[in-house]
Amino acid sequence: MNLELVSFNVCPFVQRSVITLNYKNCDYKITFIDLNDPPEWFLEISPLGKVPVLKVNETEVLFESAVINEFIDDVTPGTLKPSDLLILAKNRAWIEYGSTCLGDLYMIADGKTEEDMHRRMNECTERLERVENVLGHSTFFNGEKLALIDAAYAPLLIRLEFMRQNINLLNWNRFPKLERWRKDLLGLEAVQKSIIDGFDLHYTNKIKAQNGYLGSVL
Ligand SMILES: N[C@@H](CCC(=O)N[C@@H](CS)C(=O)NCC(=O)O)C(=O)O
Repeated sequence: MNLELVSFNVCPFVQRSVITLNYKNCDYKITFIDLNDPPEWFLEISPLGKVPVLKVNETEVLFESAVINEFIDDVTPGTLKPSDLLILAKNRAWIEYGSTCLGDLYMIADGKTEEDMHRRMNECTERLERVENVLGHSTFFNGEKLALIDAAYAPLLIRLEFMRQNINLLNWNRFPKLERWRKDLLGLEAVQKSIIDGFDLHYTNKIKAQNGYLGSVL
């Protein structure tokens, strides 16, 4: 099967798919586009003009990271989906929740004043508290076995660590389980390899381009 992932360099949703592709040892091509100036061919195949898009065998197109990841998982050996259907459904719900948290990060960077930024960060940390509260004491979300939900949260946890390192916007002491989860995920080659070269610089530039308070102090 021929797989091509259409990507934007710092998109966390793309990174979810990259982790899944890496973990499942897929052979794939990655094509980067500039979302500020998207090429015509991309706008034709991406119904919402969003990345990631997965081109399958050059002619078929999938969009939405959660769907792309399930497809990758379904067509490759082994599974990253829990066999218990209730747990699977709950995982899907928490993956969607994680997408809302990624939206929070965008909004934090968009805040025009320091006060806006902190208010939005507080909203985000309230949301993170709920994730902290559903995590157990195992290595991954469901236990000792990696699942799609772990791939879905790794990009969020990586960006939260960026916020902590660069502007001390997050105190991991409030989130010991999330912090441990982040470290365990970063220990995986599939996650390490999903981090693009010069990520901090590219992410900084993306935040600065939003012209918010955060960009002005990075
Ligand atoms: N629900 C989508 C979200 C993807 C998304 O928001 N991607 C952003 C980049 S990180 C995008 O393409 N934005 C372009 C736009 O909204 O025009 C998914 O999970 O794939």
